[in-house]
Formats: sequence, C-alpha cells, structure tokens
Amino acid sequence: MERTFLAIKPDGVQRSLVGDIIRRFEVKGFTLVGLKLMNVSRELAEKHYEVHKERPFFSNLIEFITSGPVVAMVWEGDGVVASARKIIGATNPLNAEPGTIRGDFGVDVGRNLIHGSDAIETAQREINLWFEQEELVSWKPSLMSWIHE
Ligand code: DAT
Ligand code: MG
Repeated sequence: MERTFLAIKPDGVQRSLVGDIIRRFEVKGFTLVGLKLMNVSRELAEKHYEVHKERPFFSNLIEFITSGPVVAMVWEGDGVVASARKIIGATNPLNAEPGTIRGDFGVDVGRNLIHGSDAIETAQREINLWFEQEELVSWKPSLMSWIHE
C-alpha cells in the first residue's frame, strides 16, 4: 500500500493548526500509520532538505524547521502521495488555491505550514529517515468498505 511522509512544520504547531491539518487527511479517507511530535535536530533537517542545500534559502529553512516542535506523520492509501500534495497546495501559499492547507492558512513561502513528499521514491526515503520501522502501525480501519467500493 502506498505511503507518504507529512510533517506539520513549527508554524503549524505554534498556530494551533495540528488538529485541523490532521483532520483533512482523516476525512479524505487516508489511514494514519505513524505520528510523533518531535524537535528536529540540525542533522535530520539537513538530511531531509539535502536536495536544497545549494539554494539561497537553505540556511533559513534549516533554522525554521529546527525552531520548534514538528508533527511527523506517515499516511497510507491509494494515490496518497500525489493526493496529499494537492491537499497541501502550492509551495508559495499566495499561489495555493483556497481549500488547500497552504491556501487557507498561509501567506509566506518561508511559513508554509506543512511538508509532503513529492514522489513515491522520495516518500520511502523520508519515511525511513524520520521513522523506525517499529514506530509504524499497520492496521485496517473498519470503515474501509464505506470509503472503497
Ligand atoms: P515543497 O515544500 O512544496 O515540496 P520545495 O521542496 O521546493 O517545496 O521546497 C522546500 C521548502 O523550501 C518549501 O516548503 C519552502 C522552502 N522554499 C522553497 N522555495 C523557496 C523560496 N523561493 N524562498 C524561500 N523558501 C523556499
Ligand atoms: Mg519538496
């Protein structure tokens, strides 16, 4: 089953948006299989954002993501990687459609509330980076037959 890695960034936690953000993925019909509130080490932050290390915003990004608690999550479901990216919205919240998380709650690319893996391979890498295998819980929600034909 397809899985993705999502992380509510320090601004989402500080702004009391954790419940609202989690709810959007729950009511969509995806399954939560991993969840933890954590402070992010500089080492983890730099590995997570490795692809951006030459970008001018890299040091601000690392400062920001390590500045307060983050809610790290793994969600499961058919097509969850691409669908979660749609639910999250465009990287710059000013370009994100209303109805998306970034479109509803953000105005600044440096405070865009949530991370979501951008592809299935990236999701696998990020899940392995952020979670131990035993922290992930495989389960079948009993309402599945009301979500899937
Ligand atoms: P996304 O988070 O939508 O996958 P990304 O992978 O291109 O976006 O960039 C990672 C994060 O880096 C993004 O959430 C916010 C920050 N970022 C991206 N582009 C930026 C820019 N032009 N200025 C400042 N921060 C930026
Ligand atoms: Mg990205």
